[in-house]
Amino acid sequence: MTVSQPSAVEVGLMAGRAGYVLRANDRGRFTVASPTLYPHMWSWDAGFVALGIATVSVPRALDELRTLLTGQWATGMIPHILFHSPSDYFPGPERWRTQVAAARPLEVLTSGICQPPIHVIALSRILHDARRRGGTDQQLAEDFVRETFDQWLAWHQYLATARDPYSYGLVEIHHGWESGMDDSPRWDVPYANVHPQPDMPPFVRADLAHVADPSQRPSDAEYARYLWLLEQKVRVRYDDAAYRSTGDFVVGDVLVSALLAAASDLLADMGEELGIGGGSSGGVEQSRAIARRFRTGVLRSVDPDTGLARDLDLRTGNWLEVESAAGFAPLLCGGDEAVTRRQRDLLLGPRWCGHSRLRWPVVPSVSPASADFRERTYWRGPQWPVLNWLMAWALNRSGEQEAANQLRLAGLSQLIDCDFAEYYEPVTGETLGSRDQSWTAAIALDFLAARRPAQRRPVRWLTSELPRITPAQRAAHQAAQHQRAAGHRPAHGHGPATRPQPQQRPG
Ligand code: 2M8
Repeated sequence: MTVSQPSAVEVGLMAGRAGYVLRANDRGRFTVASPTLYPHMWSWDAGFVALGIATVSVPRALDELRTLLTGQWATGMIPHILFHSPSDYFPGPERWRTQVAAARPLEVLTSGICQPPIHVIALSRILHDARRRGGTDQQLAEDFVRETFDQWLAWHQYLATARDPYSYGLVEIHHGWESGMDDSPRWDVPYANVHPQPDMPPFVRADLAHVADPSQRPSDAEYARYLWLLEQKVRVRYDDAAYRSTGDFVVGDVLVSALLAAASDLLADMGEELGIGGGSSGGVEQSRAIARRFRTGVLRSVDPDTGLARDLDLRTGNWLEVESAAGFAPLLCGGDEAVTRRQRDLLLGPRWCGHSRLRWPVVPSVSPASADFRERTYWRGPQWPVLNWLMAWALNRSGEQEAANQLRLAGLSQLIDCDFAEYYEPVTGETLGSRDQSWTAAIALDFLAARRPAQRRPVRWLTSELPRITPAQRAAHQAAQHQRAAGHRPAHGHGPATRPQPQQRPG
């Protein structure tokens, strides 16, 4: 695979602007997911944001996670949004009405559902880096793990009990938003059974005002279903068992399950290293047991024909057959070398990253070869840098360093225009959704820091805005990229990364 290294100038510009975006979205002790569309702290965004910030400041990264934990419910659940101040975001706290729930935190308003458990994966990476730097960073990170170990364990235990009461080994989600992949075709079948009732309070969407084109967001019909599920949660006072017997949407989510398995193993590793949670019924053993159960559940969901993992509709007992990136869940949690190898080949092959129509060879949210693929519609096809990060992380963890580096490099190339968009049109490379999205900037920083371990260097925050790249500059940049892709490479081979030719890709 021949995506070329970004030049030193591009690296500098990207690092500077990514740092600026995170700084601009910083509200003191937490980071908003994006400046206008998502002006609050989102749970899994915060995990990615923390690992990006850690390349610059370990203490500030730890603060991000510390703030997130202030929203933890007495059940252990980490809610999907923490609302620190009023905004026009809809649905806001007045719609979530979490005051009906005894388990809500008192110090901050939150939503009443959760998101994928990425946090301990981020924390373990932060700890690893902090140790490499040594000194105060290492001390702070280790103290933080000691201080918060039980809270992370409680979060994982919540998912493993309240959300898997029958020990299927799949985390049950009660809303498509809990998957993080809101309108993914993964949920089309279960959402067909969600019927908003006339007594649902009326609503006015705020999100459409913040994007250039409404078709980049879920439809009104989809939103009505999202809000109906929210209503159902409020009506049972956010009691998971009560929702399970009355709610319309109950699905075993493979990606959430794989992340829980991976995160639980990492929590156990950290506990062992730091001498926390020992003993036969301690946190380390509990974490290992959670990891085993959910890894087994994920592996059991693999379709022998496609090699992809499947979600389970717990209302009907049917597997959900969709070619979405969540199908690579087993790559994230491991456990079966043959499955891992097959998934690696699939991921890099022609139905996924190696698909000939892709502008950049990074994972799309849905396979371009699938009938469900929509190149501009949110989680129905576009590329999300955080998914690419997860795939690169998983490959690296399973010993596929070369493949992981290729995904990182391609991911960096995709971000080189420094828009740090929410997501990317996979065929043209166009930036879509929100701009200056925190987790995208964070991924850029992490990818930059990981290019060559020996070259890891902290990126300095900028105190003033770098000039934005103008549409004319971007067009010139893209034209140059196309020219290079067509074979007119500059004599010294440096410069913006170029899209590889299909036959040059592995897999
Ligand atoms: C999107 O979800 C929110 C609802 O949670 C929305 O559309 O309003 C998703 O992409 C989700 O995964 C992400 O965490 C959130 C903030 O970036 O936006």
